[in-house]
Order: sequence, then structure tokens, then C-alpha cells
Amino acid sequence: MSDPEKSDLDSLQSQILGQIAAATDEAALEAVRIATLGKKGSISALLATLGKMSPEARKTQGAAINLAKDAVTQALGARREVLKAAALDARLASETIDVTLPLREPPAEAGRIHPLSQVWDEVTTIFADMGFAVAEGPDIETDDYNFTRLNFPEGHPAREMHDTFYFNPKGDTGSEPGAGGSRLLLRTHTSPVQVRTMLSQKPPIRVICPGRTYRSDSDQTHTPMFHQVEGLVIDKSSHLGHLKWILHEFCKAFFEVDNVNMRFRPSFFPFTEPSLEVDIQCRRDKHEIRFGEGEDWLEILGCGMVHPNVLKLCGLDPEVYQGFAWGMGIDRIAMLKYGIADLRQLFEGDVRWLTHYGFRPLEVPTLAGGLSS
Ligand code: 2U9
Repeated sequence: MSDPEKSDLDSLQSQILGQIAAATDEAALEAVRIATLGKKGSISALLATLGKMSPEARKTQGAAINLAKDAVTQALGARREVLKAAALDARLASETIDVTLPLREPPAEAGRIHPLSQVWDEVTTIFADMGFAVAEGPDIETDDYNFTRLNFPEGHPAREMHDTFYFNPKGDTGSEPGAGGSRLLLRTHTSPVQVRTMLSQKPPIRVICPGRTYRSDSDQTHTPMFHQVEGLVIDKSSHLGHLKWILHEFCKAFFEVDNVNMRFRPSFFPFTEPSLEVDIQCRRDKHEIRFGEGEDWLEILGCGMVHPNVLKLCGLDPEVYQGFAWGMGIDRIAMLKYGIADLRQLFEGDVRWLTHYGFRPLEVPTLAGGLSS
């Protein structure tokens, strides 16, 4: 090999080694490898010229080119290791986690219990503590259980189409309800559950009946579906004094105050006689309402002694048995207790609203631990 050729090879080698040293990542280094040792690379091109040389020239130039190739291969390998280590260091640095950051809320913590479910649980907890069982029944009822056995006379306004969602009688596709006591309807109160209880159990009876109820009514204070909880006590001696005590204890426990002043006003329901409506005293400040004492009265429930006709229609002898019943709207008492202004918000399913008004799922209401704390 002549000197100029050798110095050409030397300068090519040092140029390539310079490119290898300047490669700042593995992709740049790979580009250098392809440009030198790849099929069309500069060193591969030199090696390809060996075939056309004389044996002597091939010997000397072949050795020199192979030395340069080895030097480049070795430099590529060494640089690759350096770049690999640097890339790993950079990745480790970028992926560090701050173990002092707070944990993300687990799903059981992030979910919320709807205020209606909360109040439902609060009410059943209070009455369960007094020895009441919970009874449930179907949402679709007969005319007989929803009205007739509750002493609603034929033609009573509550039976009218505008209040009650009737189903079409079998075979009738028109909108007018058919005749007879077996028409199906969406129950307008949970009272048919008490009817079923009386028909299937012997007194003494102590039940509460929470559930969905339906009336054809929709405005700011009414939704076509709403929730009620009713109670029933039947035995041989229960009287209005017992009823007043139960309702007083309930109101103190539910509103979580030591005393509640109550007012019992005469009223009328077909299924009770006498019938009463119950108000509790309250004080309204600008931003909040306090229950139990104050200048205002708030209606919260209705009640009364079960009408002798109802006892008879439910298979009990009114000469032997007597008892009392009450009913209240769960939606209404939930709104009062938790300061919910618009009834319709209860049914909108807005997750932002639920985050504000909802309850933590693991904080189950108990009388000992606090109902709503
Ligand atoms: C039977 C006998 C008697 C249940 C009662 C009320 C009074 C009452 C309303 C409160 C607000 C319904 O949600 S509301 O509109 N209820 O005032 N309910 S006594 O009496 C019964 C029930 C069943 C067999």
C-alpha cells in the first residue's frame, strides 16, 4: 500500500471514530454503523475493492482495512455501552416516584351514598332499634290492596286517573281503566304492604314499610315517583299515647337533637280514625334550619288509629284488635335534614351534586356511632 492510500485510510478511520464519539444516542450511533460497516458503508466499499487487487496488494491493504474495520467495530461497541448506560440513567431519573405524595383515593373511598339511601338506612336503624321489622311488597298493586281494603270509598278522588297510574285491564288497549277491584296500578302509598302483613301474620304486628310510591304529579315539590316510609302497630291495647312516644323518639333520633317539640293537628285519612298531622318546631336562620325548638312549625308526617273498617277488611276483629299507623315522605325528610332545596336534584344523578350531598360508604348509620357523622 502506498503512503497516500494509508493516510487516506487513517483519515477515514479517524473521521469515523470522531463520528462515533460525537453520536449522542443509540440511533445516531446506528446511523454511523450503517454508513461504515453496512452493505453500502465506506469500509465495506473498501473491502469490496480487495477482490480486484493483485495478491500482494490484497495482503497488505486487506490487513490494513481489516485493522481499521476492527478499530471501528470496537469503538462502536464501546460507545454503544456508554450510550446504553446513559439512556438507562436518564430513564431511571425521569421515572422516580415521590413516595411522600398522598395515595390516590381507592374506589370505596371515592364513591358516595345517595342522601335518600342514607335517610332510608337512618330511618330503618331507628325503628329497628325500637323493635320494628321491615316489610316490603310489590310496586305494582291491585286496586283492592291499594284502595278498597284501606277504606277508600268508590269514587274517592285519590282513585281518579289524574292521581293514580293505572295499567290497562287485560285485553283493553284504551286509556280508560276497566271496572272491578282487580285493576292493576302503581301503588300510590306503601300501605298495601301493611294490608299484606295483616292478611298474612297474626298480631302483635310491628312493622315499618319503606318503599317507592307513584302518583301522577310533577312540579317543584312533587315527582311522579317518590319514597315513603310507613309504620304499623297492631295488638290488643296499643293507643295514641304509644304512637306519640314512638314518633317523639323517632324525631329526636332522626334530627339528632335532645328535644323536639311536636304538634298534633286533627286531620282526615280514610284508613285512620282519628287521624292526625304532625308538625315539629323549628328555627329558620338565613342559611340553616334548626329542628326541635324555634318559632316555626314544619309538617313532617301523618298518623292515626287504624280504622275499624280497615282492620275488618284485613281479616282482624276490631272488637279484639286495635293499633296505629303513620306515614311520611322519605324525600321530604331527607331534604329537610340535609338542606336540599330542590326535590328534583334527588333524581338527576349528577355526580358533582352527589359528591357534595352524598355520604361516605363505610360510615353506616348507627344509633351508638351517630346517624350521619
Ligand atoms: C294501614 C292502615 C293505616 C298510614 C298512614 C299517613 C297517615 C300519612 C302521608 C305522609 C306524607 C303520605 O308521603 S305522604 O304524602 N301519609 O299521612 N299514612 S296514616 O296508615 C295506614 C297504612 C296502612 C293498613
